[in-house]
Amino acid sequence: MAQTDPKDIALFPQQNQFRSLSDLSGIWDFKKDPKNLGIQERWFEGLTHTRPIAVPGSWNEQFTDSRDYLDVVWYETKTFVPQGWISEEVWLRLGSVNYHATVWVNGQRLGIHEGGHLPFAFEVSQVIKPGRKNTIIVRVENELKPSRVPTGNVPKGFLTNYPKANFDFFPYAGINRKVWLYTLPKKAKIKDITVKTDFKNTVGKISIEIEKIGTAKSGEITLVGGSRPLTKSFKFSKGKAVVEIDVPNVELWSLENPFLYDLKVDIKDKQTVLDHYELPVGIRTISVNEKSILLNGKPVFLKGFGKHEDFPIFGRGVANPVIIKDYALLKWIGANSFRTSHYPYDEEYYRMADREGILIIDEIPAVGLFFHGDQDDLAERQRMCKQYLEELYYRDKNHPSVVMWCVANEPFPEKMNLSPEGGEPTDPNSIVAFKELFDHIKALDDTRLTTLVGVMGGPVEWIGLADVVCINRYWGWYAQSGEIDKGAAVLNQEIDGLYAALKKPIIVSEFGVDTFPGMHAEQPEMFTEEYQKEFIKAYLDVADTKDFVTGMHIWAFADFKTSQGIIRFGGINYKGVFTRDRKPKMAAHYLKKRWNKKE
Ligand code: BDP
Repeated sequence: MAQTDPKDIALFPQQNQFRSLSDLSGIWDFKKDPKNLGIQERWFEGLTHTRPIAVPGSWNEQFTDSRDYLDVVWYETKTFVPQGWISEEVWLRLGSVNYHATVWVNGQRLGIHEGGHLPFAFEVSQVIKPGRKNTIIVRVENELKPSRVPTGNVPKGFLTNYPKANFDFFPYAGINRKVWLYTLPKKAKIKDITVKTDFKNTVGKISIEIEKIGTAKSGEITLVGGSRPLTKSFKFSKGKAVVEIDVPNVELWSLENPFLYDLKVDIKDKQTVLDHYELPVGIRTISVNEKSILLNGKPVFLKGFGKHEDFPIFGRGVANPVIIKDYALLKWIGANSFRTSHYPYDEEYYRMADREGILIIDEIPAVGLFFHGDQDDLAERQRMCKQYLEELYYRDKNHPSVVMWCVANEPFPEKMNLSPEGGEPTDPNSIVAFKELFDHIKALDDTRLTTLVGVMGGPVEWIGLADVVCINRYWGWYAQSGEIDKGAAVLNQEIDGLYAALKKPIIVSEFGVDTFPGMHAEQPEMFTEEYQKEFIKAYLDVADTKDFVTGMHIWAFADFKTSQGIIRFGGINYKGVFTRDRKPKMAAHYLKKRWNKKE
């Protein structure tokens, strides 16, 4: 069995009268396999001489001896499956495993999954034993390779660091998100629901596509949240049904009022209900003109950050208190958006964004792509990028908070030239590759915007392919070091030129400086809190003079762990406006004042 099709697992598991859910989080058993002997020695039949490990959680910081270990490991848990599940279809779902996973249940191999940060699942009805304890074993490895996404061990890589990631965040490994067993009704089930929204004057328009498997012939949807529930019946044809509903006196989903309706879907055979699923729905539109992103037809300015999923000891393992805290801080500081740099985040981030009225730029892990390598590696990498886009789309397509898909962050030209003029002529293969990624996501979703985040000195042709131009800029840090005014002047001139050339709205999707918390100087000096504050102020001031700048995202929300290298003191990127444990630096207080000012 190979990988699951993301279409088959698009709906997040849910507990209701037809569906059950069992969260397997806890302390599992763990064993390293540095010589890669496990398969030969049949470790999938049961591990011996293990140590305990928390799931979810990256393995790198849970022990005292495994920080940089990225080779093969094995995980095992045992779980009792209720007797009643004998009459259900049973699935095993893993929220994110970095990077390559092979899964066994009761000694039987289910399949593999490649790529971190996105869920995968296997149907296990045939191998699971209801009424008994069942053994789940996962083999994981996170080797850094040029053919993988994100890439590592690149022969002529731009970064010199250890572990040799071709990206600026620590390659945290393991079962980073929750693992679930869940059931679906055997006779008939709702396979997928796709919601698209629009509005005309005061009437909301929702188009709902429902896909089913099994004997159900018809169904009913109910939308709750308006002055009265709206109900509509439908009939399936070839396994699908499309229901259009008008919502009078619509409450649109907006930043000020992120209103969510509840959509309830039943599928039936005659009068018998066979399956049920519920989904929050925000009615909104997202579009773009020459100068702005438009939410519900009105220009919106994106204030916010590039972030990471990163916390001491948890690594990239999901930590719900940190998610809640981050949203509290986003609200406190007056931000309205963030980018899931540089990979898709845990589902809870998106559910929170829907509730809190935060816009998300949803990014795949295509960071630091290059085009001068081995052709087979490049082809494999491209295949992975397309897989990520599909998995991302099917997971996140119903979130009103997701407004833009980002197909890559900072692809590198072969020779970096840190000047606004750039260096090399653009490699034609790179244009073909990026066009293919844009076409791929556009074919799946024509209701959202697309972008590609450009590096300083990178070719204009790359960023010009997107609906919205996103650029990362560090004039006044990596170039014009120590000279904020000069850096801001370069930015000013450069974005005027970019707008004249591309006539598309621009977001400065990263700008920031390393700032050691508690370091001060009378005059702004690199690494001090004063320098960070003045740098951010200077960039925001430039943006305020341009009506085509539609957003400013500071790099980064919080300090985060990286590989070791001479530009990362203590293996930390200190560009956070908050420290790694979420304490505000001086710039955070400055932003709070600036972003909360009433226009
Ligand atoms: C950009 C990258 C980001 C880095 C940042 C930096 O997109 O991942 O962390 O700059 O240098 O190159 O701090």
